[in-house]
Amino acid sequence: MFVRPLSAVASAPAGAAAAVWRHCCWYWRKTSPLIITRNPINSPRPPCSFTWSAVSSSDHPRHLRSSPGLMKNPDTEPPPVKRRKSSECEYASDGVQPGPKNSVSKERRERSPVPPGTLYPHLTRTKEIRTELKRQWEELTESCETTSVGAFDFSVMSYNILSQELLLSNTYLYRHCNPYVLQWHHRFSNLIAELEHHSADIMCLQEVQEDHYQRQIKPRLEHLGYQCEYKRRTGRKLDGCMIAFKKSHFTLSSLHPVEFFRQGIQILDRDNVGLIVVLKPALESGLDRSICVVTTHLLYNPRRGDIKLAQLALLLAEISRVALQDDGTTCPVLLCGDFNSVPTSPLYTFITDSKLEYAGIPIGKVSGQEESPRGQRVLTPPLWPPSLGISQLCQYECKTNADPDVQKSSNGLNMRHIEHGLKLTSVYSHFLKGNGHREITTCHSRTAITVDYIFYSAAQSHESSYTECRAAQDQGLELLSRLALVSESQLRQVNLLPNHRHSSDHLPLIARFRLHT
Ligand code: KL2
Repeated sequence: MFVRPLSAVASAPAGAAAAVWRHCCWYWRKTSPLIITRNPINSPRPPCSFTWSAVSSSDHPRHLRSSPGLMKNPDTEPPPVKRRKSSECEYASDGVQPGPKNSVSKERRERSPVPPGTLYPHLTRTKEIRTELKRQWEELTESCETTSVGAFDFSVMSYNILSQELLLSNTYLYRHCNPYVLQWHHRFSNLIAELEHHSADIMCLQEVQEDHYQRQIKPRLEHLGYQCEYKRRTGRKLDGCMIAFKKSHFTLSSLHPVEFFRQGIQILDRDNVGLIVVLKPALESGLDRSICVVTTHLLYNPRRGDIKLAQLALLLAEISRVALQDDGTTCPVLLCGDFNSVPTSPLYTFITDSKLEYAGIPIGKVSGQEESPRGQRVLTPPLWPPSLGISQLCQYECKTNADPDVQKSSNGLNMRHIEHGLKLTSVYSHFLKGNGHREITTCHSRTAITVDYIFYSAAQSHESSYTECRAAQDQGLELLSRLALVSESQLRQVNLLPNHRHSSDHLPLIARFRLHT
């Protein structure tokens, strides 16, 4: 069995605590209404009741309270950030006088889960700003049928909920936040309320931390009538992808977790994953059709577009295999998730155009996350080695096929382009209706871009005659409506993400679809 190397992280908790302390001090300096200048030599430092354990998950096992972000890892290592000296904290005060009356014992802080706002009142006492985003539902249907007779309507959500571990590894991205809103107990209650409020029939979530999934998220969603399926990332990271669907609406036909890590294949040496389910509408719908629902979170590293493309190719090969029906057609596909690529990127173009002329593209430009990426290395054929067993058409090769000509034509890895056989359309247009501003799906103190998508197999066309319309729509999904995204300026008005009200650095994408009989 292959054993992945484990880095020693003995000093990580202390280091992460220091990072949180620096963040805390920085935040107080920025927001405290009462800045009392003290002489750091003869005046004692006020007690900081904001502890590592307060931001960390309160139910998080102690041995897991390490910060992989402090390790040397090209995917997670933050760019160099100017660090503030800890002595700066001595000049910041929340106005609470030091002394036994105001200090809460460390033991009590770690033991008692407390309702929001009671333990750290000074952290919630900031200037009141509006933190709730206004998002409108946009009706999009040009359907021949205005009612759902003979059709099955359902909603789908894609949402990267920001794992607590990744939040703690990258605290420099959340310096705009009141530390209070970064605590897991606050974030969990907001996230669950949000999921419950939208009540999507299918939820595709990313960055779901396994312990939070097992102990909190899954039990809660099951209580609400969902069936939950989960795939954790390979390697050391604690998070993974999840698909939940309402048992009253769907039954599970098959489940396919996908690991992108492939031993011995250099381009697939990262720990990202995908999860695929094939669902059937519940019997009462009278519909004997399937849909293939997929979620993934591709590699973050903006410089490694080559890896992102190989991960996507592997996922597309698996989708093509599992979505294939007995009659040789492919059932409608919903491909959701965080692709760590922007809408103008070659990776996005590959998904929506089903083809990409990749040779010569600098690997740092594949995802379009950075405007001026470093490094000049360009993509050259083959993108992935033949040993992976995936052709240039992003399909598994038939190993039993003895005809060398067929093998050659289906492999085609020395071609300068790749293709896939799924016809996928994005639910969102990436520009807001009305003002034409760029839509944003993720934002924090360093960026505001679109990287999350819901792609779907669209019904081909809408003909005028009723019969033609029905025939055309049989092939795919009809997009009925979507919850509009927002612009960067709207996000600035609510203090970016996460904020008091929205507890991830991503927004949920939600759409309603119609599947015809
Ligand atoms: O962009 V993301 O956030 O889709 O919201 O996906 C990754 C990043 C996620 C999983 O790897 O962790 C975040 N700088 C900024 N964000 C990072 C970094 C980094 N160096 N490393 C990981 N993430």
